[in-house]
Amino acid sequence: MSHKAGFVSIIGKPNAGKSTLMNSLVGEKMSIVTPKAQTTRHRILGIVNEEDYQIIFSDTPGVIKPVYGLQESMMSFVQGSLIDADVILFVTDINERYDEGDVIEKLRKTSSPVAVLVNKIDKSTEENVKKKIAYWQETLNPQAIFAVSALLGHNVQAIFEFVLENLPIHPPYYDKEELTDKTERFFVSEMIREKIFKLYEKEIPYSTEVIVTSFKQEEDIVRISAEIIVERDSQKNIIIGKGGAMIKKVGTYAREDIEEFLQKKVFLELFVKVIANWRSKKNYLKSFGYDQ
Ligand SMILES: Nc1nc2c(ncn2[C@@H]2O[C@H](COP(=O)(O)OP(=O)(O)O)[C@@H](O)[C@H]2O)c(=O)[nH]1
Ligand SMILES: [Mg+2]
Repeated sequence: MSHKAGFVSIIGKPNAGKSTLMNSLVGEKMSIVTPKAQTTRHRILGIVNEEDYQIIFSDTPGVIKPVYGLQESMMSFVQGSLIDADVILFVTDINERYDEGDVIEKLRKTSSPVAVLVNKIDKSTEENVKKKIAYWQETLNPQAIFAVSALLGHNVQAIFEFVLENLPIHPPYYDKEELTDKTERFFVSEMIREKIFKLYEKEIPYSTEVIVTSFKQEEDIVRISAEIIVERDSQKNIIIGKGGAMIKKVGTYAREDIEEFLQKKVFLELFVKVIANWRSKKNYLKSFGYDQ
């Protein structure tokens, strides 16, 4: 029996479309997607199981130069996924400027096969696609280059086949029933965070963390409490909004997604809590799951 299994790292700059691609490859909405950079903060595994193979995709935060502790931890997740990788999918936005220095450096150090994905071709011209492919050929000379639209699913099948071809012979790493390494609680907090990224502007989403504090399965309802952590009182007021209007929106939209995800009726309660400077404090980062 020649069972294949391996880790596939999806990396790139913020907003390149990594999470959209991961969801499309896995065929499930594993990773939250918003128009804002740095939405993804963790390494999130999406596992595809078939009788003769197991592909473990890692969606990762966009590569940046870290400024505060949270970002350092985010970059350590990227590093971890590169170290484990049997195959690397490097996602680029076709309209990114030619300043991909940080990511390129990481890719030059790897001995794993790399495919460069020129993404969002639905927003570009054929001429530009050709130019970018030539650029990446010259800059990185990877195993393969694909012109893709993660959003429309264009060429995603070809990427999947590239991955399969480059997957080593190996027994499965995870139980063949597993779809991810994260808990239901994690996905619930991500769904709430996604709404915050979509509904608030400026520094608010980046100053926010969401912690599920209670998760109770009852016969026909799941009761969930979550804390929205911010860094300052002023941010707390913005999260709540006039007469609680904004937080109500967050709760309503998040609850709809969570009900769909859990396939059950959900009662969702949200609280806002201020923890000054949590993004730079090691003990809080650790307790929120940003271990380094
Ligand atoms: N037009 C277009 N937009 C895309 C495509 N892939 C992703 N996006 C959008 O780009 C934004 C960032 O996507 P996301 O997957 O969160 O990027 P990430 O930060 O790399 O994980 C979102 O608004 C997506 O809808 C694509 O192929 N075409
Ligand atoms: Mg992402």
